[in-house]
Amino acid sequence: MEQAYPHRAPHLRRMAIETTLILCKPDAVSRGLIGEIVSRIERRGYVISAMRMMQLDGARARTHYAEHAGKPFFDDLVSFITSGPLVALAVEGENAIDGCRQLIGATHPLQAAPGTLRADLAQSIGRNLAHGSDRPESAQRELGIFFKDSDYVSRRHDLERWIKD
Ligand code: DAT
Ligand code: MG
Repeated sequence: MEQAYPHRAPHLRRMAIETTLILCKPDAVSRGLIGEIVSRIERRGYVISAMRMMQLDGARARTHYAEHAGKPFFDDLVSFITSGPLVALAVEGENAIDGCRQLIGATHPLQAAPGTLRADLAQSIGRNLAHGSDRPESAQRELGIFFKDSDYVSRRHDLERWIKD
């Protein structure tokens, strides 16, 4: 079998460890659901390697959501995401990008599977509680908007200890 990570300990060499950007959006902060979101991420076994509460300005919000520029909902999206504080998290784990998207659920809460964050706790597409990067290129780009290298701590030992392939 191909060994994607030859520098790692044997049991970790085939793991696709990824880092993804998760946002607890302003509705989640306002509703007191930061802990609920963080808890679901942690219980899944992912680890947080950077974390920050902040309020986005319009320029940074437009950069974050650049792929949606020009769409009819873009202005509302920018005004919502800048409307109050949010919590940004860098989350690591095996296939963390798809795994976090799975636990957040489909964009519209009505289409999200029961048991997901959006199905359990949200009603509308415009107030859907959390953001998760959708692919490695997005994760890298989006993490760069919220964190600089020195913001990260190493969670390597926690990953090695608790996450098995
Ligand atoms: P996701 O957040 O699931 O990655 P997305 O990237 O397609 O979804 O859209 C980003 C956000 O924009 C989404 O969380 C909510 C908002 N949004 C998307 N489609 C929308 C629509 N048709 N009407 C209103 N808001 C929308
Ligand atoms: Mg998206």
